[in-house]
Amino acid sequence: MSTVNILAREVAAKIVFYGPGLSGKTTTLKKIHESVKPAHRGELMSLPTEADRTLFFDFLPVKVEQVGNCAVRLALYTVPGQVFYNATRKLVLQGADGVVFVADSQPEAMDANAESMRNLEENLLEQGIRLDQFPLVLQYNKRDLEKAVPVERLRSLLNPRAVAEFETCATSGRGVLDALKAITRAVIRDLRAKRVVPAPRSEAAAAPALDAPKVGLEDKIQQILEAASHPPTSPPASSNVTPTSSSSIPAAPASTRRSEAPPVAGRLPLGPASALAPGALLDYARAADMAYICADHAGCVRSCQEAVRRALAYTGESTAAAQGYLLGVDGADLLRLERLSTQPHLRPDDGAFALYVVMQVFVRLSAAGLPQAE
Ligand SMILES: Nc1nc2c(ncn2[C@@H]2O[C@H](COP(=O)(O)OP(=O)(O)O)[C@@H](O)[C@H]2O)c(=O)[nH]1
Ligand SMILES: [Mg+2]
Repeated sequence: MSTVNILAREVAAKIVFYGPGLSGKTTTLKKIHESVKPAHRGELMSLPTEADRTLFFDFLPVKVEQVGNCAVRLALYTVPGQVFYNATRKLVLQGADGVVFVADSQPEAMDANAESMRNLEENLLEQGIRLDQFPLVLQYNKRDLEKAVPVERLRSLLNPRAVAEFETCATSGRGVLDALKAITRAVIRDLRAKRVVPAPRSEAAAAPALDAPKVGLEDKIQQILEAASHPPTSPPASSNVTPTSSSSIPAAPASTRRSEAPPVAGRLPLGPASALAPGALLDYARAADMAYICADHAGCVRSCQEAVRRALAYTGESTAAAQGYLLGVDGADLLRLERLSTQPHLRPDDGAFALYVVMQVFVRLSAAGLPQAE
């Protein structure tokens, strides 16, 4: 779902971390979150299912600022690996620009790896996309385990196309940023080949450029991803990042963030609803994302409901049920969202659920070509 806003000179690309359950996708995203400077990323959001252990998906926005005249935003998603979550996987995969396949190196995971790769191929094909022509990189994860199978075995099982592959240990972070850089390069190269992203002016004449060393865009991405190793200018008072973090990223504790003045326009964190919102509904999506981040679950549900109401209205005047049906949105989800908005005490997963519904509605609205350009 790459979008290019020529006026703002901004490119947004969606990258999905795919693979079997427990292969290390969420851990990989957490590591990226720890490694990227706060100014260049939003909140890591995980949407838990009712069964808790499993996740609908995780979402992490990363901004790569000012590359030449262009800003690049990456929206990173994971999918739930369990077989029975295929509907969620298809939804998350919609509009993806590239995939990082996270394979589990343990011998007992080989069948699940192969099955997940087949499932990726099938789900992409349903969108009319051939995996062998799609930007893809592989993480062979859990390489720290003694029983990890030889890389050659993983390669012959999962990588007939010889795409870029990385031996990773998501828990320590080894190799994770290299894989991210590689998929970013592959996605930008693909978007350039499709002429979605113009070649940088200075290099346009020379070559399709991305394979050349020290080219502006991916070089800049590398710099920014690596900038995390620079210490902050003042030590953080306290931190709400994962305690295992060895990075020195300062972050306000949740209690102080709540009372902060709202960030100035243009510097709002990019949340999942905002990333998918059509322009006319961006303000509602931002309000929902902000409310979620500030732990205002009731505000989040209210904003989501308003965004959903307005989004459904693009299908024409009718009842919400008929509008939802036209868009192919699950009516039970709409009803549950409506019920939540009347309840006095809401929990974090209520806000997360509301965001999930609003994101579904936005994706389906976009697939239906709505709202139409004036
Ligand atoms: N030893 C080892 N454990 C890992 C690695 N990556 C993830 N894990 C562990 O594997 C389990 C599942 O990881 P998770 O990221 O939740 O998997 P997901 O289902 O793909 O999102 C967790 O207990 C992680 O700590 C790794 O590289 N090495
Ligand atoms: Mg996970």
